[in-house]
Amino acid sequence: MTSAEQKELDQFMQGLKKRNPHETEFQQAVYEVATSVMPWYLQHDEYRKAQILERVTEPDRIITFRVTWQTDEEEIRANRAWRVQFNHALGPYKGGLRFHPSVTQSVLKFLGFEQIFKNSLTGLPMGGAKGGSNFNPKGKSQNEIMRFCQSMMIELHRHIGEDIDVPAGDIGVGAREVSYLFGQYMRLENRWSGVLTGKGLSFGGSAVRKEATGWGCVYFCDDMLKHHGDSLEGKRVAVSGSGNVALYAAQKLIQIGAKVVTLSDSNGFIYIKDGLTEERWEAIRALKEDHRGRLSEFKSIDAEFHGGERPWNVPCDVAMPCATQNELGEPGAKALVKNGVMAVCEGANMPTTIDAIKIFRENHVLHAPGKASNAGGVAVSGLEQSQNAMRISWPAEEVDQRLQHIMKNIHQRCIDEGTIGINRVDYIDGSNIGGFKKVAEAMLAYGAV
Ligand code: NDP
Ligand code: 2IT
Repeated sequence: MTSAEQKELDQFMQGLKKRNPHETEFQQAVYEVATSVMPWYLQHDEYRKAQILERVTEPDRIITFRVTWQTDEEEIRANRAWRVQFNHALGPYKGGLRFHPSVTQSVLKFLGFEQIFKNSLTGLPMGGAKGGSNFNPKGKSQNEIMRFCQSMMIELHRHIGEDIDVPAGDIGVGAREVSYLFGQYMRLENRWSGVLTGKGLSFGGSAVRKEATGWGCVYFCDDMLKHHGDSLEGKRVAVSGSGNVALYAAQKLIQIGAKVVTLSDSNGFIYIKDGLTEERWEAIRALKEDHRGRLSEFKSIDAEFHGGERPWNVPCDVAMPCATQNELGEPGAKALVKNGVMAVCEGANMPTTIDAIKIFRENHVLHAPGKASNAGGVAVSGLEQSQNAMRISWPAEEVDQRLQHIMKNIHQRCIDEGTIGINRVDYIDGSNIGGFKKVAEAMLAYGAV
């Protein structure tokens, strides 16, 4: 970056921080995108005159509301919930809902912002949004979860619709929560429409949606390694998380012959020196999905549990962070580099801190950012919307084919926009520029809206 570009970036960030004080996650996500696109932006005066960067970093609207619900003991609880409708230049708002005590407006703004460019990269007509609540689903009964979802939908239903805004799952929101939300939406609106994705297969859900984020991440990672003369086969992969994304990333890694050496949750990680077998994977899936258990409960002679630690000190060829934002910082990045990591492929959204990104760049580690490598989930959500609109459902093989095709296209887009020198690709720049250009073009065409 030239000193003139750096000056513009600093000035822009100064303004953004002033407008969004204390929203550190949002500032971090914007900084990452603005750093990549600034050189291109400054060369295109028409976009600059139209203030595209300033406008695309200001959400279209944020809806904030209280969700009141009753515990099983009939005590009243109140949580805060949001829907950040960030940008619908490319299509109806689209993005997940997160239930986690760490949810704040800043977290949802960063997620909604990332979603704009991720959705743009899929090539499907979807705008960017995110929502959720600081509600903590851990330790709640099934009935409490249901009451919370129903109460949340009493407000949310006014703001969503199949051509307006289509929520889905994210941390703490899976098929069970989407079903409760969808049931309540139908009751309130008295109509069936594809207003949420990630639905059950018997009521409009798409085949492969559950698997899509994890599988897509592995497809992307394999393409990235193949483009650089290698592949995932035989590689040791440290996966973090043990939720929807991590489980199905691990499943696909095993299927294509990689060794999954770790999985984690917020209490620690398990180390499986020789790699997870399909049988062990199924035991962990059942523990997490069917019994909502903890990894520390997983007992196996070939797995060690390390409490209170993250998996990044384990020697591996590939790191796949699939848990949450900023879970891979400077110490983790240094340990990975020291152990010879070749690639980092993000299943989570913004799992890598700015300092860690710098370390990977300096050490020429291939680094796929979530907005490219985890786009498979929202892509199959987009396919679920199409199937609902057509009142048909495609078989799993067809959805999987389409998913693979979309991930290949995203990879190609990163190559087109991010190749530096001979055969070296900066996937962060490539995905940011690739995602941004299309949104900017649409916004310019709409005029001053
Ligand atoms: P789940 O709720 O299914 O699983 C989340 C996993 O991450 C759990 O193992 C959880 O551990 C761990 N985790 C969550 N928060 C923290 C934290 N603060 N510290 C340590 N560990 C944590 O969520 P998903 O798998 O759906 O989502 C994981 C990531 O992938 C998120 O960043 C999400 O935004 C992103 N993503 C999800 C998509 C989807 O389709 N679901 C699509 C694209 C991206 P514990 O149980 O202990 O909390
Ligand atoms: O971060 C994400 O892309 C998701 N949580 C999935 C969003 C969606 O609408 O399927």
